[in-house]
Amino acid sequence: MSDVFRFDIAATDGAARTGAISMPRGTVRTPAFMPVGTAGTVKAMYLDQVRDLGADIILGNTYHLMLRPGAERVARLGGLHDLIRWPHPILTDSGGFQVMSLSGLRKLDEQGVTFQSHVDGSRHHMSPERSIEIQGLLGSDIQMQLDECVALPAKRSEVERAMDMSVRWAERCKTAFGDQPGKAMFGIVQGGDQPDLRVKSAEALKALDLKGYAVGGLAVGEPQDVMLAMLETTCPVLPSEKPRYLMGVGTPDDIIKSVARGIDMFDCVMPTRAGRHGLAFTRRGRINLRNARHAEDTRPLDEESACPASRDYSRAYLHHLVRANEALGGMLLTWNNLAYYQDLMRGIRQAIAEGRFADFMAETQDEWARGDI
Ligand code: PRF
Repeated sequence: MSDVFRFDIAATDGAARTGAISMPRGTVRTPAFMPVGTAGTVKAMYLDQVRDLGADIILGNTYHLMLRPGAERVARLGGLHDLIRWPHPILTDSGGFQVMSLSGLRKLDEQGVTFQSHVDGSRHHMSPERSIEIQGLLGSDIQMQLDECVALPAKRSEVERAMDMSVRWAERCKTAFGDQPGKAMFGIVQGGDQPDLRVKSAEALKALDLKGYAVGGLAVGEPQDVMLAMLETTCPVLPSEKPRYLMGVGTPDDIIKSVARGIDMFDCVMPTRAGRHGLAFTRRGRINLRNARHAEDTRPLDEESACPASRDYSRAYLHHLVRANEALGGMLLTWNNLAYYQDLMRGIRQAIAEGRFADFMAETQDEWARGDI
């Protein structure tokens, strides 16, 4: 494959788009869901399984990997792709968001963020430049700018300060990233729940002519209608020919409604984390396998699924595994959930390509609402 990073839109349906992001390590069909591989593993899954479900790209985290096993060590070991045996594209988040949610004592200013490791208490500093350097050492294909995400609700002055600083950090990250033909560095729109700040952020990032744009600072405590309103404000400002990535989102309902507003890429711990906690996502909505009503239910989660975890194991067995805290319970439910998410994305892409996305959305939502029994 050639040494270029490109995004080709094959079809649109309203604001929804389907296409492909091509880069040397492979092609990502969009709209795409990226399973989260925080610490160099998509928890409870073999990467062969993740691939077989239809994932074209996974996400890794700068914050976790810089602390353990360490970015320089990953580089000496041949880079993240070789280390974890995933030869396909990897997107890495820049670290700031995880520092704010996971680390101990932390201080954030124009220079970057100083924090204490949640692993061993050691002190670290990460500037925008160091974040890009680490993502380069990992070998990431799509790197994210360092940004500051403010949890909502927040004072407008706080949201504005963080948004303005994130734009300045985007410029520094762009310079640090330089010219890497087969790779990309995405900017991240901030601006909280303030439409005018979202527009200001998107316009400033657009002027930097980056290869893609993320929408950050959403799904951080605000109601879904506020998140969707922010997408309606932001997406039209972003260049239509570049990929748009909604960070850390979300439920199947969030995803389908965000695609309808022009989003191309998603990541979320929801399918993996919920799976490890006994929750299954299915065509008929969510099923909590902890619930006693499943104890003698011999039906599988979804007899029509192509995924063995969904099709071949009884709910009674899954209930038992979850109740007994057996590792296999989390493994099977994670497998089922990622299968459901990838099937949903496949359905979305096909519906957009065939110009029936609105119908697909209505039918899918109807099926969720019909429930399981
Ligand atoms: N910024 C970064 N990563 C993120 C977010 C953000 O705003 C979010 C917000 N939903 C999730 N992950 N860098």
